[in-house]
Amino acid sequence: MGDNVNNVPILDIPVNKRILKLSEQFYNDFGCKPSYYVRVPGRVNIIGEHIDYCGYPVLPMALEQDILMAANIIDEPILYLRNADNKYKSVDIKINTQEVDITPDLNGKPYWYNYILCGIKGAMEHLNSNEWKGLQLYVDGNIPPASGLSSSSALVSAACLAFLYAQNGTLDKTEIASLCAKSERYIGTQGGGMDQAIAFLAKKYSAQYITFQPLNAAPVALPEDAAFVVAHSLAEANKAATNDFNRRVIECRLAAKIIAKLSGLTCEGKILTLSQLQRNLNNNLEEMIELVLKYIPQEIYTKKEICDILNMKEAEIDQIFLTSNTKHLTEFKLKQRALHVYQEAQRVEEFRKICSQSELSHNTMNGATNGSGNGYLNSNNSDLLLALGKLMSESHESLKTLYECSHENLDHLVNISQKFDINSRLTGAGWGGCIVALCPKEKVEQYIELLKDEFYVKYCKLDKKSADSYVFATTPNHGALIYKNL
Ligand code: ADP
Ligand code: NG1
Ligand code: MG
Repeated sequence: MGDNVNNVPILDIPVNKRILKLSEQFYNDFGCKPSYYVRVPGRVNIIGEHIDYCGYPVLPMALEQDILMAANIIDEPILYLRNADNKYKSVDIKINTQEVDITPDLNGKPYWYNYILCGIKGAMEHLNSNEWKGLQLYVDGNIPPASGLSSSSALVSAACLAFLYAQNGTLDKTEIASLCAKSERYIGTQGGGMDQAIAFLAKKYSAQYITFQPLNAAPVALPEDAAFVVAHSLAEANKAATNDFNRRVIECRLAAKIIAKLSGLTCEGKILTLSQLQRNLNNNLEEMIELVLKYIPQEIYTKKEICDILNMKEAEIDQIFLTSNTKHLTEFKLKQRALHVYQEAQRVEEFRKICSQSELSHNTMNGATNGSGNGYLNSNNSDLLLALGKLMSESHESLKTLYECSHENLDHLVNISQKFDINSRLTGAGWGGCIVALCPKEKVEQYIELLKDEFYVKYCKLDKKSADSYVFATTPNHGALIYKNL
């Protein structure tokens, strides 16, 4: 992969218990040592939910939890896929061509290795060859799966990276992030690219403000006196197993299309996202909110109504806007989804502005160029935490009421936190998964205790010790890496 600074870094194999154990498991299964490893982190999105696929910026950071994949290149074009967790069954798959079968199980749920195949299919199409080296792969993941912390993208991205490396492919981080975003859509969800972007472009100590088209990541210094606490709701949601996720994506597309048509845009035919619509109308976000209320005021739109407004046949709507798992839907909520998107986009801008203004004023006061020098905002300012926290709370309320992607356990976690004056929100796609809370550092221990007592023990009836693995404070981590003997 070369040593270009924009490429995924290649480091010497670290000596630690996890690597040693994985190497041993690999040896027991394959009779040889892995020749390299790839490591791709999960992420927590601080703010900007369900807007990446509408083209709006988001503000995630990488977690310490990751997918670690041990790999060995072989001559026969076969993938030998193994997992350290034995609930994920072993499988061997021939890869003679670029045809990769990513069909889910009979209930429509993807097999675990389908995420690996997505990454490999994407890499194959990118390299566009018909001759492949095979791989022995052993996966060890510790990102809670189906929980909004992006275990899926870490798995897709790790597979794509491991495969590209095996075929001697070169790509910089931005290119591979875009390739992995495209690859993961083979699982069936029409995601926006936030997860794969942060997986590759993350930097230690700062969150990233990710913009799309073109893809870019700019560091955002977070308050030094704040901790981000992640707490699991104990409800899992596999996003590719239902049409909840894609339904939201297409409701946003239809909203964009109708507003484009009714506001008389000449390039209406080309509009697919709410951000394209905004750009073409040359409006600010406040003006977009007014247009939503003016042009799509109804609580519900039937497919027939949408056809009439757009002057299109049902078959055309199906082909242009809908996905295979949303074609049968007959009613859509457009106003609510579009309002969430534009208001959430405003909250991201506000969040970023507050962080950068505080950084600026701190630096001016101290004559420094970078706060405390470690990428954090040396704020010591409770107003700042309050302002940021308020935006996170508003985000949750909007996801719950307008976007309808929360879960009663998530709402309960948010309410418990609120009573303790901690602002929080669901993170990731929702319907289960985790909350992320902004907590003053000095209150972290107390807050985690409270969640254990009030949520895990009292509400979920767990014993306190087992609650340990469901709630943790986290700091921004770095992005994907390759390890090999240098
Ligand atoms: P997330 O919010 O974690 O990205 P998704 O619904 O997008 O949730 O993807 C979750 C799926 O990813 C799991 O159901 C499983 O198939 C796969 N997955 C996640 N982590 C692992 C792992 N360590 N090993 C195998 N498969 C995994
Ligand atoms: P999770 O929760 O990790 O599956 C999904 C999408 C993101 C983004 C968020 C909601 C994929 C791979 N991920 O994340 O792009 O839309 O939901 O903000 O589709
Ligand atoms: Mg996912």
